[in-house]
Amino acid sequence: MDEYDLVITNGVCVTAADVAPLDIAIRDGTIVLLAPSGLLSKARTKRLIDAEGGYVMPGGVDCHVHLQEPSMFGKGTSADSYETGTRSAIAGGTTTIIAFAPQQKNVDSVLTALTNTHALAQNNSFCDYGFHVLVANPCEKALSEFEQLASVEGVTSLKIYMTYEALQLRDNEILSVLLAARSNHILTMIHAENGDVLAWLTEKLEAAKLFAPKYHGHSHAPILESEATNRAIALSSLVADTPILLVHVSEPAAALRIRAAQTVGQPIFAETCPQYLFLTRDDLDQPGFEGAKCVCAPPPRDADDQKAIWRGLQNGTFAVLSSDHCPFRFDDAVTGKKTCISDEFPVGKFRHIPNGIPGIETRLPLVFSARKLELTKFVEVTSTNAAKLYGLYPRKGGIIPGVSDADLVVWYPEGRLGEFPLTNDLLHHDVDYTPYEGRMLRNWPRYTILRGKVIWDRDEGGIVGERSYGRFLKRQESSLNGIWQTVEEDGPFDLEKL
Ligand code: DUC
Ligand code: ZN
Repeated sequence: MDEYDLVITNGVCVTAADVAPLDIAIRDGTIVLLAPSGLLSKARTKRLIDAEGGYVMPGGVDCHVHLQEPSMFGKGTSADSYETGTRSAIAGGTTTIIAFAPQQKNVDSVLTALTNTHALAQNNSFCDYGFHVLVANPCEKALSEFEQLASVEGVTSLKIYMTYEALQLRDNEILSVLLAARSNHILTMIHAENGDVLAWLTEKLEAAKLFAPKYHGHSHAPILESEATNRAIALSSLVADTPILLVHVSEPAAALRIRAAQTVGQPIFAETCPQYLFLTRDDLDQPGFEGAKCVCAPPPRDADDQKAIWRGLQNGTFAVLSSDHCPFRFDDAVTGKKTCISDEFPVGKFRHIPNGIPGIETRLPLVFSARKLELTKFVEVTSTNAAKLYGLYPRKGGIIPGVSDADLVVWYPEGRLGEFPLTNDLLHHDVDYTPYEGRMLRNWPRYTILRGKVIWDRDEGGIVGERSYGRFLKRQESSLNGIWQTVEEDGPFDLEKL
């Protein structure tokens, strides 16, 4: 009888802590043994993968993914369903995603949003998945549901917006959300951009007849982000240091403010995304409507800003590197980027370009190929910290025998693929472009393995997993860096202490 279901031999195992040549044995979907390299090459196993010296890492955990949400970021609708988005995820080495369950402003319940989103994802996901609720209407009923969210539904994080008409919360509403989140140990993700300043700048640009895609960048001036980031941190401190996570940080002044808060011990966490490492405002400034392919919010910044964002990843300011995958088709005037084009506005109106770009599949290959992060740091920010931050560790994000799901990504041996250009026809999303067309890559996931099953085999069949294999993950509370410790130390929010 076989002792194992799968053995991976001759690989170099990389975790957030260590790099070592180790064989990995898997049984019943779990990692059961790590052994010195080569020791398991003759083990009794149903399947043996020879990694040939390639790196073997925990599967990617992408904790910021938009799929099948109603139109909220402009007119368009998501190009990817749960099926196509997660198909794309596994081809890029991601084994777990956390997507959004969006509450609409005219709905008073967040549990309803969760039920609706479960219906979209169930039996439609190639990878494992969880949800953050997106709170657009923090009325009493919605806030009272937070307890059930965390303790019954396994949803221990939520997201709020300081911008977008359909989503923007005022400061008093933000405080109410933070307080309710605090009592239920729910982590609050914040999109920090000042929506009122955005509206004002947009009007000024339009009055000057400046409509082209590049003006999206001007309307989202860096000050929108640094002001809102500072305000979010201030609001968190007002409600006795409720932990928050600033999503998709693009801008050095915001990163500096975050680092300063972290330095004095505030539970402030941050995320950045590949678009702030690989795109710049020049990508918005292309002939005609091309720049719309790179319209996302916050927008890509300058080359020097990119350097600062890389530094923030290297020095730990950013705990996680997520995709913010939010895809819209380009050449599509009904659901995509071109919904903002008319006879009167042949290069569209930047204010109506759907905000968002695809990136779920390219996140790991782009960053891995850039070779700007230590291998352990790469695993930390793309997998392990995401799992810790969102209550999935050590089941996800680690390679711990007896404990971790056998979720792995196996890369080609270094140099095997040479250098090759990224093109959209390599990708598995349902989008007609990638903003990274033509970028040179050096590696790509050779195998993606989820709970012991090979679901992506680049050389033998590509996508070999099934659409219904992905499971919903009930999550524990966040465990990153003693995140709730300050909450316990400070005790409950106390008006008399203010
Ligand atoms: N930014 C985007 O670019 N798209 C979706 C949401 C967001 O905040
Ligand atoms: Zn956002």
